[in-house]
Amino acid sequence: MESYKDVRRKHIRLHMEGALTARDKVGVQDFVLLDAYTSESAFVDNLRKRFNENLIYTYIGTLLVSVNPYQELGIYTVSQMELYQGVNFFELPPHVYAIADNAYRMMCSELNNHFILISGESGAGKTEASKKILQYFAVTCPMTQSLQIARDRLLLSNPVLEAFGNARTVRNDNSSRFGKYMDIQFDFQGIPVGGHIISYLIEKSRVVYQNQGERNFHIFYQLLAGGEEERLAFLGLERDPQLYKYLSQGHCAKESSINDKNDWKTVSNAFSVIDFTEADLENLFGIIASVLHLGNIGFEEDDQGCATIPDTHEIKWIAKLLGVHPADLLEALTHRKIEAKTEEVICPLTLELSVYARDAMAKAVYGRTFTWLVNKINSSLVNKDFTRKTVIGLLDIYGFEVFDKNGFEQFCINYCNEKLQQLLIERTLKAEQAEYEMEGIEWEPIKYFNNKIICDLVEERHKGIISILDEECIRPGPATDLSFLEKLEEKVGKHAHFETYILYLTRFCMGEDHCISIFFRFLEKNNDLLYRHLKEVLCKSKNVILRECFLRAELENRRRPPTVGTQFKNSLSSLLEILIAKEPSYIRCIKPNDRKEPSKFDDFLIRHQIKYLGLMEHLRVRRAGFAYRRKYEHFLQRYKSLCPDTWPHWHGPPAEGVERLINYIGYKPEEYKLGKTKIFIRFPRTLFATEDALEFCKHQLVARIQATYKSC
Ligand code: AOV
Ligand code: MG
Repeated sequence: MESYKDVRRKHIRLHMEGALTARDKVGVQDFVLLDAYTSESAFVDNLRKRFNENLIYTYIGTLLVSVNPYQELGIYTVSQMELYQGVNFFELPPHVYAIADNAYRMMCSELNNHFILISGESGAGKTEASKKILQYFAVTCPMTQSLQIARDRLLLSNPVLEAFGNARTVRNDNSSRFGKYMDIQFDFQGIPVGGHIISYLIEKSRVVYQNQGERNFHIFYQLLAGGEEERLAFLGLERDPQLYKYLSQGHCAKESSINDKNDWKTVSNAFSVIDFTEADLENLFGIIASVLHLGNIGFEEDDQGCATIPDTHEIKWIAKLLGVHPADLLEALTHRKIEAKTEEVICPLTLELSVYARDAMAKAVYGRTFTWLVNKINSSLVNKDFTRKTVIGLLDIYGFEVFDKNGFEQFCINYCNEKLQQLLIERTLKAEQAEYEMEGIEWEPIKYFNNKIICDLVEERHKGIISILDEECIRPGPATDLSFLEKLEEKVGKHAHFETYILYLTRFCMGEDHCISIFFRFLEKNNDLLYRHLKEVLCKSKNVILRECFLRAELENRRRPPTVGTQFKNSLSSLLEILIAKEPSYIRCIKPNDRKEPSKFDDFLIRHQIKYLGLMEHLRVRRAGFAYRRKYEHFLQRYKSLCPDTWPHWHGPPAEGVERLINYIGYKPEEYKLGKTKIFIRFPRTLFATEDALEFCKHQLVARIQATYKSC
């Protein structure tokens, strides 16, 4: 009788044969097989052929290239997941499940940690890919009844974080406005037992301002559209988002492609699974509602030019929801405490500074609540029962983006993308070539653009843009965005990448007369100042979440906190340390068009992405290199049963054992090279044949043992 595995293998073979006969129509499923592999046009053609057949995935060796289809393709079903489970990487058509499965199996067999880095520009499909991977693990990994809750929490942390951290932008209706790194933890049997999330720099400025065609974070609209009547009444909110200044500046509060009411249901359900109590939700939505009330506070100017708040309706709501004293809040929004030598002096604020103080409060409250939310989710994902765990990390960050108006946020987001590109270069192009050299394998070096020069421009100590920005932020005297720009021109203006890389950020921000518009604000955003007076009020809040977010210790600490830019730089450097210690898999996402439309393949846009993602260089290195490498000891250990000389033990040097073994099973000279410590195999098919032989050998052994038992 045919076993399930035999049936599946047959299915795979048929599929492969089908794929091969249709090759001209559907292109090649691994770019390494392209005849004209150095031609960018051939690369684009192949991608287009496949895209037109709804084949959105293609490999470059083990790297997966994915083109956003902007439509549901029916390729993420449970039966598809089962098909990919435990199958050799290249035996099936490329898929995000193959990447997930490969990382999983490697983790289980080698007991080491992995990460999957998903990159590409805004709207290219990174977040969707990371969700598909998480679902794949949730469905295919072994599971026990007691651990089902851990799995559900892992899955449902997503809609909650997306509600609070994603928003509609002109590039993407569900754009991630924070970076997310998630460790999925597995026990020694490969059961997912818990997780941990690290978030990176949420785009707080969106809370108080949105560009044309963009929205605030989803949660605000979801609460208004789906929140229960009593909840809204308790929070003092109306259903119509147009009534809230913080929700309506982008003029698209009601977006037809987004169903806020349904999403609210999903998020509410997720909250209950992740262990949020009704008290947590009351505090949390008290904060969210306060932000909306804050935005509607109207300031006026008195005869002395000082700010006043004539209508205290909103103040009363905020005071109630945050558990602060209304008079204290009103004073803190319109005054500032200045510390003189021996005493504190309270000075009134101008209208402009009051608006600044209000917005700073909204941003600080939202930003810190988001951090609280991540911590709370983490405490529900933690699993202390398992000390020996291996992990697969999923990295889904905000993609590279350039808008009509760009600012500090785009500077940070794009810098983050450069850092990840740098990691990929270091770990693939550079490391691979260095390895051939180290192992003494003959190799023609392949040139590639190393973007380290750009990372240095941004982050180098004392010399990089972040340092220059910090200097401007702390220096006494009147520093402005204009003085910062002048410093930049003076110190890095001649840098080869300054023009292209930095000036595009400012090009749209400055008028003819160099008058900086509100979109620039690098200094302000880097300082991220919240007046002490407001902090004092928030520290006294009776809202439990807020009290955790604003600790008194902060008021007592007189040292200046690191700037936003420096904090971000440091957190990225820690992220890279986390990643460098793990085994990588890469997914490169490509956006087919700028209109979020299915079946539109914009050659120009795609060529641009192929270029800056370095895909051609990657292909060249892959094509000239070897698909698979393994230390002699490991290779011998796995396959020694295939050769009588090495089975059951080989006592000589491992390299010699491997040579005997591959001679015995008939590797051809062009299929492999022997390095100093490793064997390098050029084509996946060679390895698959070896794996098949191993499988066959095992079957024979089992059959022989069974026969022996039967005859006894
Ligand atoms: P991003 O994460 O790369 O952008 P998303 O993953 O949010 O992009 O994808 C954007 C939209 O494209 C999704 O909301 C889906 O509508 C569609 N999409 C993406 N991948 C698929 C897929 N595999 N199948 C069907 N539709 C898809 V950003 O977070 O903005 O950088 O910062
Ligand atoms: Mg995203």
